Amino acid sequence: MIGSLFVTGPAGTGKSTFCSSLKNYIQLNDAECFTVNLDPGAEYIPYEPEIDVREWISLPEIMSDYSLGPNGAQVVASDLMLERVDEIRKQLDELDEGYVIFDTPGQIELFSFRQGSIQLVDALSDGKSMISFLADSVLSTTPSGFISQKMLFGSVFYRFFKPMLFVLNKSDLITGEDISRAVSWESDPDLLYDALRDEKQNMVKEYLLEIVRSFKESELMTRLYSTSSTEMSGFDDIYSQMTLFFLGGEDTDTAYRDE
Ligand SMILES: Nc1nc2c(ncn2[C@@H]2O[C@H](COP(=O)(O)OP(=O)(O)OP(=O)(O)O)[C@@H](O)[C@H]2O)c(=O)[nH]1
Ligand SMILES: [Mg+2]
Repeated sequence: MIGSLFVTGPAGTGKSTFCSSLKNYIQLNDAECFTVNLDPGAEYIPYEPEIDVREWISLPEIMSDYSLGPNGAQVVASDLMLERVDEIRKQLDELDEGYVIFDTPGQIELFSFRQGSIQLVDALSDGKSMISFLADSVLSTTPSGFISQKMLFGSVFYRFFKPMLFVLNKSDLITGEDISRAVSWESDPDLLYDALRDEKQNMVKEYLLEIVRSFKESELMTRLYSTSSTEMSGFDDIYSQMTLFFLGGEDTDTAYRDE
C-alpha cells in the first residue's frame, strides 16, 4: 500500500462519486489505485470496489436479526465492521502496491463520531493515512454555512488526528466567485470574520464570531480544495497532496497523532 485516503463528509456530498473520480484520475496518471466500500448501507455505488463490506455485513439481515430500524441497524453495522477488520485487512494485503481509497457511510456520525472508527482506520492503514472531508458546496457559500461545515471538519479532525484535506466538492454547483470567496475564508479567517459580521444572523452572530476567533487560534484552518466530479476538476490538487504526503517531499505530518 502506498497510502490510504478515507473519504468522509455529510450525507450526499458526493463521497462515493469522488472515490470513483479520484481512482480514475490516479489510474490515468499511471499509478495503481483501489477502492474499498466501508458503507454497509450503500444501495448503489458508482464504481466497482475491490473490497466491499457488504460481502460480510447485510443491513436487511441486521434489521431482522436485531429487530431494528434502518438507523439502529447502521449503528450495529458499524460495530460489526470492527469484528470483520481482519478479513478486510487480509483482502487489502492481497492487493498490488497502490493507493487505497476508502468510501465511508453516508451518515457522517456512523464513521466520524464513533470511537471504533479510530481502530478501523489504524487497522486498515499502513502507518500513514489521510482523511478528506467533503464539504457541501452550496451551504459553504454563506459564512454561517461555511462555519457549520468547518465545525464538522473539526469533529473529524479531533476524532482521528490525521492529516486532513478540506474539500469543497460539487463545486460545479456554485459560481467561481463563490469558490474563491470560500477559499479565501479558509486561508484568511479575518475575511471569514468580516463576512460573518455582515451576515444578518443577529441571534447567533456573537456565538459564531467566537467560533471563528477560536478557529484562528487552532490548527483547524488549513487550505480549501475545490473539486467536481461532473467537471472532473480539482483532482490534480488532491492527488498532488497525496503524493506529497505519502511519497515524501515536505514533512506535512509532524503535528499529528501517529507520527
Ligand atoms: N453536480 C454534481 N453532482 C454530483 C457530484 N458528485 C456527485 N454528485 C451527485 O450527488 C449525488 C450523491 O452522490 P454520492 O456520490 O452518492 O454521494 P455520497 O456522499 O456518497 O452519498 P451518501 O453515501 O448517500 O451519503 C448523486 O446524484 C451524484 O450523481 C459533483 O461533483 N457535481
Ligand atoms: Mg456514498
